[in-house]
Amino acid sequence: MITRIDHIGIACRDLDASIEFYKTTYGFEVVHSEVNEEQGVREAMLRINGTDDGGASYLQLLEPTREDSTIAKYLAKHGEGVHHIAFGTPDVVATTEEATRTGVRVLYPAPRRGTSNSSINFLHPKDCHGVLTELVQAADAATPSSANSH
Ligand code: MC0
Repeated sequence: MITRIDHIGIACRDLDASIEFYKTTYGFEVVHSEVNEEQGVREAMLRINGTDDGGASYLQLLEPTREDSTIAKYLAKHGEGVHHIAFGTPDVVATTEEATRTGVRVLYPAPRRGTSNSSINFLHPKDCHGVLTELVQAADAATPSSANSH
């Protein structure tokens, strides 16, 4: 079951420059940043809306930490821009199983660690009409967003 848009992931070459752009242009503030070595990214979460509607939504800016990371590969091929959309779910395992049943390829056999200790998995963009799709379950299952705990 998918309950919301959690975040939009954006590949960038210079994280600090991108943060500055979103801050200057829209007034978005960074509410969380971290390095995820497994995913090969330095990332910042910028909150777009508040939590009064049941959960905030975010922009996730992603800068590669190594040349063989998926973000570095994406930047080399496509340049900067929207990299993925992430849907929030209360149960990432059940939601990936539902996707598998419909014939969509799930990228990891089991969920991996995402932002703020969320559990994440991805659906292959070639099976999703060109959109790399992330499924994210917040660390606190009662919290609708992966980043609400920041
Ligand atoms: C690749 N393709 C994409 C795409 N990346 N299409 C749309 N959006 C993207 N982001 C297309 C390519 O253009 C190519 O199409 C085909 O998919 C195969 O791509 P490739 O360049 O050969 O690359 P692969 O196959 O080595 O890898 C693609 C794949 C990979 C999606 C499997 O990027 C992956 O495993 N992604 C999941 C992990 C990830 O993205 N991590 C970074 C975010 P053509 O037509 O040329 O064949 S980490 C994150 O977001 C965490 C921290 C979080 O939110 O908590």
